[in-house]
Amino acid sequence: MEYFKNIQKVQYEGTKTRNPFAFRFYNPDETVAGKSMREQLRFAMSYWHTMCAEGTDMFGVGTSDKSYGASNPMEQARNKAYAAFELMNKLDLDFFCFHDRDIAPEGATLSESNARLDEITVLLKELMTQNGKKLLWGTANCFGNKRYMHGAGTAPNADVFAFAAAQIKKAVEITTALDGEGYVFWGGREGYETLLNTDMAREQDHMAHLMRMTVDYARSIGFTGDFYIEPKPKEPTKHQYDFDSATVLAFLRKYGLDKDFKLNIEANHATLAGHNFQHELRVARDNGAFGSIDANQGDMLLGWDTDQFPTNVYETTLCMYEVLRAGGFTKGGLNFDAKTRRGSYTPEDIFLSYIAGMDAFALGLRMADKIIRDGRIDAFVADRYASWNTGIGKRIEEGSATMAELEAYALKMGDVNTNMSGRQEYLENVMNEILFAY
Ligand code: XLS
Ligand code: NI
Ligand code: NI
Repeated sequence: MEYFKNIQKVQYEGTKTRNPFAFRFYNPDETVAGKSMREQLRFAMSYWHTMCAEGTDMFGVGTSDKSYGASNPMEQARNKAYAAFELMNKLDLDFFCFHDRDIAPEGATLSESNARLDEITVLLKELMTQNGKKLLWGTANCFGNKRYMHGAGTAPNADVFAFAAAQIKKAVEITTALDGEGYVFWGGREGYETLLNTDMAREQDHMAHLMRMTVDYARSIGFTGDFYIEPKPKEPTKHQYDFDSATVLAFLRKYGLDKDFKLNIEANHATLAGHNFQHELRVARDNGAFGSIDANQGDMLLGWDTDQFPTNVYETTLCMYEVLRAGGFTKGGLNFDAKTRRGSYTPEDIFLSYIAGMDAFALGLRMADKIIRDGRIDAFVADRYASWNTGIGKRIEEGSATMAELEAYALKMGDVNTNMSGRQEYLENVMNEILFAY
């Protein structure tokens, strides 16, 4: 059965083509910055947005049909799996990501839900082998069901915690069975609405305990992938505990989890936190915690997670600059945690959206490589800090200068008489030149 009948496998046709169902910039086997684009970008499909979400919003019903011709939920789950691999093949996506409940619907009891997961896991394994696709990461949906109304790992009710642990145990098992390269903790409803009813310290202790138990259990059953935590400041709760990269790093260090977790940075979550995407990536990189990316973009005029397909090349360029500077992806990749707009409701729109996102990142990779080869920006930054390479700067960095010595030095100077220009506008123009002039 073919689900996307009108669509052929999308090919690289270069920038001269007018075929909307072609890549202009993503040429999977072309080498950029020392590796094939396929290896550099490690594109993944998000099962939830792509295969499940029908475009429901606060004001209206879904606009697209994701029933895959099925008449009951398990038939739908099976058909969805076949459709997912057809879509990944046609888009040349090598990886996918899922929540447990995306691949198999929750049953009436936990054991029924688990049995459903087992059935679909067998099918996915088969399809992965047949089609040469890989699981970038798995996760558990511990936020949709009403039992998680006050959180899961941070719920005030211990029974809810126990249920979440059971659900995560199973999610880790299926991720391991499918050779997942990662497992993600995204906060879901881990946060609070008001401190009037919340014991924040206790909730965070519990969350850390759940994460520690998960890592220990996963390693004990042979999971060798990376663990990620995905920062987000707000939505659905007013204050999500995993606010941003810096907050998450402090949490991980407090509980001694920093050796076990890396960060999964999402563009739209960065902007919700009042940062730009590059800032969040830089914080992760500078702290040796860069792991994976949820590729999307927000709307700067809206204060929620719009999860749009990324098309802003300036942003994808600065993102890929950080990725290259971090040494590239190891087990992580670019997961399109993105959905078509509610009005873009046809199956063709899904393909056109992925093509737009993949091309925007392919172009970003090409441009980031160009920035590095051009060298002017990096040289400018290096030069800006040149005073630290010799003399007093070197002694301060080495830790050998004393306060008294610095005082004597400053007294002798009288005042600082040279300060180099920051040249922001010049550098922005260099960026434009690199992006558009050659
Ligand atoms: C929601 C998150 C979610 C995670 C996976 O805002 O981005 O989609 O990536 O649970
Ligand atoms: Ni995400
Ligand atoms: Ni998100």
